[in-house]
Amino acid sequence: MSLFSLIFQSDTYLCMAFPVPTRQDAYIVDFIPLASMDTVHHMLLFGCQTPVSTNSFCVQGTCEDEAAIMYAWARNAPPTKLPKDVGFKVGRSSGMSYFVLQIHYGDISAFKGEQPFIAGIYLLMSVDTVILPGQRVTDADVACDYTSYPIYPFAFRTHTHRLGKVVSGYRIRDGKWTLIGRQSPQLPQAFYPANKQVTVKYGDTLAARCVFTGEGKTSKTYIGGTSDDEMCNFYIMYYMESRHAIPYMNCMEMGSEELFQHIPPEANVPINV
Ligand code: IYT
Ligand code: CU
Ligand code: CU
Repeated sequence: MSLFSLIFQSDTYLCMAFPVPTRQDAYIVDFIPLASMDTVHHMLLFGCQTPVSTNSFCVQGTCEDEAAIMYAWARNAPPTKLPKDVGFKVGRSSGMSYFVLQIHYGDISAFKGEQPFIAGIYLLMSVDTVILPGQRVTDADVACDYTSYPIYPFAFRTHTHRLGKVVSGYRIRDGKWTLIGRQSPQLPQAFYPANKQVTVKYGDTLAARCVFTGEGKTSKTYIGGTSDDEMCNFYIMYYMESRHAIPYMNCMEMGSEELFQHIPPEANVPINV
C-alpha cells in the first residue's frame, strides 16, 4: 500500500494540479478535508488528463479536457465517505493523470490495490433552460434511459446559482418514481447521503428536476458559466463492480412532458433556507 498526502493553504480561489503520483493504476478510497470552517467556502476536486496549469488562479479553468468532479466539500456540510471496498480509479489507464483541486485547503489520500468496486459520478444537467423574468416557477427537467451495468448510488450533490429553489433526482422503474436525493442548492453544495437501497439497472430511467424562480429578475436567465447565468445539475455518486466500471456518465436530455407529469409533488416544494 502506498500512501500520499497533500496539504495546501491559501485565502484565494486557487487551482492546483498534481500528477497522480503513480504510473500504475491507483484508487482514491477516502477524502479527508482538513479545512478550516472559518476561511473555506467550498472545495472541489477534479480528475483530468491535462490541467490548464499546475498552479494558478482558477479563472482560466481547471482542465484542458473534460474535468471530472470527484469530490465536493462545503462549509458546514458532513463529509462524504466512500463505502467500504469502493474507490475512484486514477492513474495510467483511467485517463485521470492529474488531480486539480479548486480551493484553499485540503488533504487527499489514496492507496493502490485491488478494488472490487469503482466509484463514479453520473451528472444530470440541463443545457437549454430559460428562466423568464418575473415568472414565479420554471422547471428544468432532465431525464435519460439507463442502459448500462448496475450502479449503486450513495451520495448526491445539487448545483444551481441564485435562482434555484430545490433540485430532486429520481430513479424511474416500471413507472414508479423513487427519490435518490432532494436538496436546496442554496445550502452548502456538498455531496449528501443518497436515499438508501436505490440501485439503478438497465432499463431504468434517471430523472432530475430543478425548480427556479424568475422573481426579482428583469431579464431572461440562461444556462451559462457566470453568476448571472444559471445551472441545473444533479450529481449522483455511485459505485459499480470494477469488472465493468464506468467512472463518469452524464445526461443532458430534456425529459418528456408526459414523463414529468408523474413526478412526485415533493419535487415542486421549495426548500426554504
Ligand atoms: C453548464 C453546467 O451546468 N455546468 C456545470 C456542470 C458541468 C460540470 C463539469 C459541466 C461540465 C463539466 O465538465 I465537472 I462540461 C458546472 O460547471 N458545474 C459546477 C462545477 O463546474 C463543477 C458545479 O459546481 O457543479
Ligand atoms: Cu468557496
Ligand atoms: Cu454553476
